[in-house]
Amino acid sequence: SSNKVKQIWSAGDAVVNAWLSIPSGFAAEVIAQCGFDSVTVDMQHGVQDYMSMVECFQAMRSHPVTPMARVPWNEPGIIGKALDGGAYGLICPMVNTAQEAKSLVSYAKYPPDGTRSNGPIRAGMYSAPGTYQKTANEEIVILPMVETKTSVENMEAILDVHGIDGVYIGPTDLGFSYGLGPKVDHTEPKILRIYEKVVKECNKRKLYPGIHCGGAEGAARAINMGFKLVTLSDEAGLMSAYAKLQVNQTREM
Ligand code: 3PY
Ligand code: MG
Repeated sequence: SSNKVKQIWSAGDAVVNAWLSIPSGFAAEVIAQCGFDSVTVDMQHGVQDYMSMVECFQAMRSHPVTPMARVPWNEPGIIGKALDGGAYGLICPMVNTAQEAKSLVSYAKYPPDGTRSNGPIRAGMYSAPGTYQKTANEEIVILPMVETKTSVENMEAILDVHGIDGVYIGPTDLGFSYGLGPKVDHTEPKILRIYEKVVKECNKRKLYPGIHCGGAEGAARAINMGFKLVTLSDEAGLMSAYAKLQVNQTREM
């Protein structure tokens, strides 16, 4: 595979993913040279739209990172556009049932595996002319999000859907759904048991579990649990945390 995410998974390692909330090619360029394996533009909660996603992808193109998108919803219009714009990985929020996961796969894959419409206007420029459509179904990573009680209850059926590469846990929505509040790095036993089950069921099917983390500490814990893709906060969060630290240290000196 030419997709770095798939290469890392084949080697048995974990992908370290960045998350972009700021609609700026320059912010994307700064992040893309920090050593991440993949960089995800967040069009759900990030201050990102389609054009800023394209701009971020352009800015990261000269760095060895897989461009990915978190789409705002499981909807064929934006999924097709995100892929046409150059996303080689899709993270899709709030996938609660096997049927919703099947729809996601269908929107993201060309026939005969799915119903994606032809027109990789920018994505086609990543490979030799005429080759994109031949390899896209295999190369593109599809990760439905497990982030509700319902999706946990349907987890095994969701993981049995042909064409997904794994799942991505949204800890804040998951916490909400279990009455715990929107926290990122959960340590509550009832949430950890869900994480253990996600890892176990993914391993059984040769799928790859991913999770959103607050930073290095949560990410390291997740990797030790068996997660194969970890996101380190987002660029706005990293910037804010480091800026606050600097301000506070200055005042203390
Ligand atoms: C969640 O925590 O719910 C997410 O979607 C991560 O961004
Ligand atoms: Mg969420």
